[in-house]
Amino acid sequence: MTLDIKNLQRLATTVRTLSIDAVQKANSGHPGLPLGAADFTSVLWANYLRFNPKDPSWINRDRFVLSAGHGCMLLYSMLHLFGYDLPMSQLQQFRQWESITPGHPEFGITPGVECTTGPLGQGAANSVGLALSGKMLAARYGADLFNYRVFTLVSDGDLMEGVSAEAGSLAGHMQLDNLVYMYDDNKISLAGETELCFTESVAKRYEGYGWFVQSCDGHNMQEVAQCLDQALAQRGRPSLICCRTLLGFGSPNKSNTHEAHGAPLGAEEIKATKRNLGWPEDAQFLVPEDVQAFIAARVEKKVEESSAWKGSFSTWRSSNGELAKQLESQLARAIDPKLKDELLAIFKEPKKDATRNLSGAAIQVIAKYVPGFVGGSADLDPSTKTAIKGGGDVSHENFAGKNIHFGVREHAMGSLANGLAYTQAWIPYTATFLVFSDYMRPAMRVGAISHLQALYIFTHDSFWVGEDGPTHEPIEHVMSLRLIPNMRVLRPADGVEVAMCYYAALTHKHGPSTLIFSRQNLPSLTRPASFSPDDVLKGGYILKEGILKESSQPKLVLVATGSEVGAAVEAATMLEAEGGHSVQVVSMPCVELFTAQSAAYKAELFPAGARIAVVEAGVTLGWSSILGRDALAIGIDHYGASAPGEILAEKFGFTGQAIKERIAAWIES
Ligand SMILES: Cc1ncc(C[n+]2csc(CCOP(=O)(O)OP(=O)(O)O)c2C)c(N)n1
Repeated sequence: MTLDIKNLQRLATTVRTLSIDAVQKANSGHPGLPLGAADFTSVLWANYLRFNPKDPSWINRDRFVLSAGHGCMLLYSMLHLFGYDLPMSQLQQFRQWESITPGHPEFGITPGVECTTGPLGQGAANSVGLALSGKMLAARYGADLFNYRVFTLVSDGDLMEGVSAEAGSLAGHMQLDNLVYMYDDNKISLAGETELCFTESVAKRYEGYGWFVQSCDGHNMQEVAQCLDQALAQRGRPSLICCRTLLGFGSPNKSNTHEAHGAPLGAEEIKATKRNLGWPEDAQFLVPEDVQAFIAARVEKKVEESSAWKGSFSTWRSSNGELAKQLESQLARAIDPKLKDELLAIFKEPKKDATRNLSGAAIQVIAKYVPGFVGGSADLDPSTKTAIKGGGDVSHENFAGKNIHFGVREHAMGSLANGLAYTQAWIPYTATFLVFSDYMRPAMRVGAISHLQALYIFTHDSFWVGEDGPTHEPIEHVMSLRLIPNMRVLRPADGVEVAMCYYAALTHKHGPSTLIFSRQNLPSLTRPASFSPDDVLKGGYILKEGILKESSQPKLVLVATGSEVGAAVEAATMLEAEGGHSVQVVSMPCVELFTAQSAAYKAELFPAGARIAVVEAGVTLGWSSILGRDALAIGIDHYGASAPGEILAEKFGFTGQAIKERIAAWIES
């Protein structure tokens, strides 16, 4: 492609100076990356990227992901210049309270920001999910309609992080040729030169993953364009373009040093930089008219492209009634009102079973009703029971499949699922053993910050795993996942709860849900006549009333979650039979939902004066803030052991009998 180099350079200088001015005004931020990467990103934005700034959520737009989120002034400058709803006043409010220009990009806050980035590596991995999403949409609705490309700016830090290796390996395997990484190869990171710790051949590594790899001078716009042309002509391979740049380009005293990475340049150095770049040294936040005119002409073309797409889409919609309806429902992430009853119907006949199996049954029904429900496990679906039967495996030969084989790559699995969720066209799910949630926790946290609807499924949820021993037995995990704000943690106890927990997750569109299931069989539960399945949506409900309820308030409320609910009922029955106590059992599959209930509802479950005990096969820390500091928490505050689960339950005090004894002693004390 032939470029208008002069105007592109003016654009790049505008981006550079806006970025350093904003960082200076905020007195914090990262000027080095915008200064270094402005040339190659200007080429990309002006000449390649397809988008409509007036319709930032246009579904077939190209995605630009700034994985190195610390360099966000580059992105904000581009968004402002290219006409997104990001006025100059927002650039001037960079990093300030209530601005839409936060210190790292946040999805849903700033129009045009595709992914929340900042934790290095996440954006690189999200991009693989975004690219996969494009392929999967194309396979369902046609490549004429869905052919967007994903361009990701990755930095040294992104490529040092392990998650990018997992994701890069998957992208190569899946042959995602709609994905282009532009590597800001400046050989400097925060603490110094990459020579200190990062000397591998990135190019060879990505070649090994099956990527098409090129290198260029990232300040030579024509070379950059040639590489982009080549990358976009590739079939069957994602692309890596190593753009050799100077961190802090233009700054006479700080470029190519780590000093330019993460601190304002300082007023004098900014002047010197502007002089060096041929810019008026006293002008701040300057966007010259010629630059505005150049961009306006580019934007006009881009808007035309998006309008043309909309025209083709209308034609397609009128001749593809049913499919168009499906797409609409998929994009709305709509849940068929019949789904709840269909889910409950499979659990009509109570039976003793592991909740992972019950979850597996639920997944089959959901997949029938929810077209955007796709996902898979980290090489564990025979154990997690998460495969969609007859759904087909997603591969480069079959992007129409529903089952994604993430391989043993938990961290990338989480980030890829988030990438799918960012397109708002899927309700993705992931699956692995609960103990390995630690391996994907960074992605879960970003999913929660970004209000993504993703379902993180975990099985093998306690010491009951048994023979595999302490490395495979979650202890702190359930409670520690509850610590993540804006994420629901659901741990159902039987089929009815499994059905309703899935329903809660599928209808919760503004944050992820974590679903936690047992490996071992659990008893089916008997419920009072007053029970309605919707009670599960309240997070906690009365599963068993106290026997003396008619004559007095229950003296004890015993709370349990998931696999401990059955044992709690047993213990309560024994306490009532042997001790004449009145024990109300509360099943609490979701603390977050329960906490949001009214005081009156909470008082029904926990009548004034009743003593409260809770049993969960996990750490006890945390229960006092949920149930009050006088509550007795029966849990496990040490690692498990290798032995059959039943033996461990006896040794660790999780049988009905042992729970009863603990509580009886506590009541008497
Ligand atoms: C997971 C993670 N670890 C650490 C950081 C803190 N951090 C922010 S930028 C940075 C250095 C990144 O260097 P590089 O990626 O080369 O960016 P550049 O210096 O080119 O701007 C570090 C360590 C982070 N943001 N994310």
